[in-house]
Amino acid sequence: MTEQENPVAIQQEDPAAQVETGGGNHDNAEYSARNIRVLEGLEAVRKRPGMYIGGTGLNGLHHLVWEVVDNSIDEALAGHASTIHVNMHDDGSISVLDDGRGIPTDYHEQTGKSALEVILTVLHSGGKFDKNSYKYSGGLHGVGISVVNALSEWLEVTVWREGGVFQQSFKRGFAVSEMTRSEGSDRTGTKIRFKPDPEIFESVEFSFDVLSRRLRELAFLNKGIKIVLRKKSEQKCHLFEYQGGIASFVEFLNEAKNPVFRDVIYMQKEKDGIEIEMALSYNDGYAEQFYAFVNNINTIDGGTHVLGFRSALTKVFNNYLKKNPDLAGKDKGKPKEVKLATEDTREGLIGVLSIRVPEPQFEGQTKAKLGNPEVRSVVDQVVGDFLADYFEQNPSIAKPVMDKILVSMKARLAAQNARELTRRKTALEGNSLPGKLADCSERDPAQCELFIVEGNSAGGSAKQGRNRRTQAILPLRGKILNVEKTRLERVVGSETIQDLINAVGTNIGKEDFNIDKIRYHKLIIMTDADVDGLHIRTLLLTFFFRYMPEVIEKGFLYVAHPPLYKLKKGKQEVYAYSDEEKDKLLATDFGGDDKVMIQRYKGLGEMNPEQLWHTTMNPDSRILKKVRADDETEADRIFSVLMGDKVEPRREFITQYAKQVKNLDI
Ligand code: 0RA
Repeated sequence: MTEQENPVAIQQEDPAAQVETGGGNHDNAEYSARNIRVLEGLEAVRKRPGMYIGGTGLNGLHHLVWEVVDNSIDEALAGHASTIHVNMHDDGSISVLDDGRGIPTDYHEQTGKSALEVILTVLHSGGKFDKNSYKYSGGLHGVGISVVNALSEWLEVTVWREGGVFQQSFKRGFAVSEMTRSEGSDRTGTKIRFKPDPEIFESVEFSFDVLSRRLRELAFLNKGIKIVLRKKSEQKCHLFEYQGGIASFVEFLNEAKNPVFRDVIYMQKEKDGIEIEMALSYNDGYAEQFYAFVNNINTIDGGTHVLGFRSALTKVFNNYLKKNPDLAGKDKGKPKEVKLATEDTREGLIGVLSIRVPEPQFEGQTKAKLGNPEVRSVVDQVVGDFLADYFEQNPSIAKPVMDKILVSMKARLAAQNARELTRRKTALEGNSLPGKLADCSERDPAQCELFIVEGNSAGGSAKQGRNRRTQAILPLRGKILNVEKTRLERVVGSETIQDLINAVGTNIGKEDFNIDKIRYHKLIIMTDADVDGLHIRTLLLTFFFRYMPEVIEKGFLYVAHPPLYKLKKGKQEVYAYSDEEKDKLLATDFGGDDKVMIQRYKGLGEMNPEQLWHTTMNPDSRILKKVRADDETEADRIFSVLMGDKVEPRREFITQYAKQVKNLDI
């Protein structure tokens, strides 16, 4: 390090001082002025911690760790470190140890301080000591370890370097000891151990899970780096090391899913100083899981890199279709005109985009959106060229993906048609309710229930058995739906679904859907327990997941649970809702020695109105199952990308039912 670069912090804060110090003329007055400025810097951090670490809650607390770990990651990205150990100690402190070059320790007459002390006590000083520093990591704020020091009750640093072991201690940002040197080995590295200051933070208790999630993410994003998280007191230890980088990330996200092709598509390229890494896969579900990072930061609000990626994806698939028109199918000899929209390429997509930009501009409220305009076209080009090539060379992968995307497109067009039909119908007939609907008299949606009933005969029983004030019945005509293997996109355009949309009242589609117009706060799917019934239930669930997801998120969708058996002994009748329940009943008093008549219900139509009311519709005696979809995106915002071991309920739910139907169909 030269003299010129030496009293860095002051250079940063006062350009005039920079010129002076360059000359090496430092009198005492100047020196103490500098010291005061250093103190003011740390005081500012303690006065307004939120400006530097985003807040003083749990997020801010964990930010301290990210700040330290980012320095170690940078050291690893520069090729000098390979392993990072994060330890949670019993006294509430955290240590971060790496095997990098070690923070520089050289001493400077002029400042009376070591580089180590400057880096730990002066804002924004870290990078200035590293000539080739091109910080690719570095969190949202990238403020440096001095901020961590300022916000710690105490901090101890140990550096292994040049055959020595260097140590220094700090309290609330101030050195409380001189830097010491003792003889060491040829090992190199840095260890920073700190205890967050309870005067600053609302809570000073770190979460193993929060640390684990982000460290795993960092290990995915920085392939080959080994990260070990340990909490001795609870005997917990997580080791993360992924040679496949974000391809491993996608495999990890894919774990509970059914991909439509085996290998993850992966590329890594550099153009115009921007490094682009991308991994993607498609599964047989409808939800998208796409994560974009810039310099290891999760850009949850997207930005120019995401726009470039999406435009490339849509373009590549459209071009591929143009070259292979047969994939779209032919209509009476005439090739169909097919134009994919971006959203058609998103269903079932699992992807990670990670780019590195020298000077990222983060925008928006949360600073989680990339603004650099030049990035868009670079990502578009690089990803577009790569994927076009890839699909050209791998038709066996392109085909199932294209098939999947075409299904999405057809579903979108069908929904569009359905919306238009609904609009036209509404215009013609006023806000007309379907003729088949037996509505309830109550007008407060919170008190109203809509039974969506399969088949006309069951519909009749339900109409007679219901509570007319609060319960409405919509019988679905079996005719269209009863066709085995009906595709959703056909169903959506059907009159049956038109009726359903009108009865529910919310309409469908991005612009038209309005949850405030819902006419019932309980929508109850009531179908037979046979193959057809299950199939219809699957279709209905899929329809709601796709076109009215908010209805599920609000907890308005239910599945009725009719009994499977009626057991009759003399004049006594009981119902069993499962095989276990039936067996249990038979084993108890009810079974006894007498003969019990067992009737297995195959359809709702086998029950008379009173029985249907009593077993399935009466709020006091029925069983209802709420259809649940935990809000993954919101959870993601809080806990960063990884949902850990939590499966995605939305897809899980649909495939679970789909499988059931498949098995029964054989
Ligand atoms: C400044 C310059 C150099 C390394 C570092 C900082 C450094 C900081 C941290 C913080 C945690 N681990 C770290 N490892 C390295 C370069 C030193 C040189 O040129 O040898």
